[in-house]
Amino acid sequence: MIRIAIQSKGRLSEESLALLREAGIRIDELKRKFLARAADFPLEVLYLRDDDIPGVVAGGSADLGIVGYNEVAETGAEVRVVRKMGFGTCRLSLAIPKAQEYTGPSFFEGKRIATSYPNVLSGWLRENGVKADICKIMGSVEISPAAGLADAIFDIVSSGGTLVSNGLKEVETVLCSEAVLIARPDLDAEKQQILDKLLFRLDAVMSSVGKKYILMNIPNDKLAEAVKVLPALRSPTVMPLAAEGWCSLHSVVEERELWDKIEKLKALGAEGILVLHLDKVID
Ligand code: PRT
Ligand code: ZN
Repeated sequence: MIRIAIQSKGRLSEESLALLREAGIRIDELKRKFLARAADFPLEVLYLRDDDIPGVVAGGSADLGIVGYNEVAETGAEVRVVRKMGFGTCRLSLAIPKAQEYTGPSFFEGKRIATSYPNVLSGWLRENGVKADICKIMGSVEISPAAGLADAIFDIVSSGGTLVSNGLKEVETVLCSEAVLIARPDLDAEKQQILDKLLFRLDAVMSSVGKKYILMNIPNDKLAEAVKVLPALRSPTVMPLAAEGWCSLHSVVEERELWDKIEKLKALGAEGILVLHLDKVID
């Protein structure tokens, strides 16, 4: 049995549970309790506030956790980052009132900076030889300059909309973050084996993100050119069609390149192009 800590409610909860579900691990979400046992995998889920996850994993009360890398960095917890999960992407940035001119890190000398991430911030200030006053605030950091509580803020930024609507501008990106899977450093052999099994499934799910399965009919004399448009995992699958002079070509493409490739394939004479959802990719 392995125990994973995930955020009980917040930005990372749904995607963490969805990822486990996609990996074939069902947890009864209707009865979301403090601790829940998966139906068909030796795993239990511990629901916590995100701030507590790195410490609980480092302390061994949970073996694994899914949490923003920003929390791992802030707590300095001794955990292993096993995988980047590809969701919850954001950055920890310094922002100042938009009317002010930014002159580089020395701008912050002697200034008061509001943040919920004092440890990451003090590391950056130290590296840049800047002495500033850190004011720790746990919520609504972005309103502190307008409220006269601080000269600048150091906070999570995603789209940047919150900064703009509070009359602030981002001037330094200090840390790029996303949800990560963390593990305690001293997993025993049995738990490591369960983790390996879990990683095999999670990798298959995560590898399918942003990819589509594409198949089409193509004239034989255009096949070589079509294959160049469609590099697949190893190489595209080609199957003969009953109609003479034609074959069926199957491949996997990155979603962001999909339309560009479809246009090229159409121009080569491809017909009956089908694009399908890809559930898992097992290398
Ligand atoms: O209750 P609990 O302590 O568990 O949750 P929480 O309220 O502390 O955290 P939560 O659910 O807000 O965020 C969990 C994690 O999501 C964070 O630790 C980050 O790793 C990640 N994440 C990704 C974000 C954002 N994007 C994000 N945009 N966390 C917070 N924000 C906030 C930010 O604080 C700011 O107020 O959104 C605002 C900025 O967003 P933009 O899009 O306007 O720039
Ligand atoms: Zn939190």
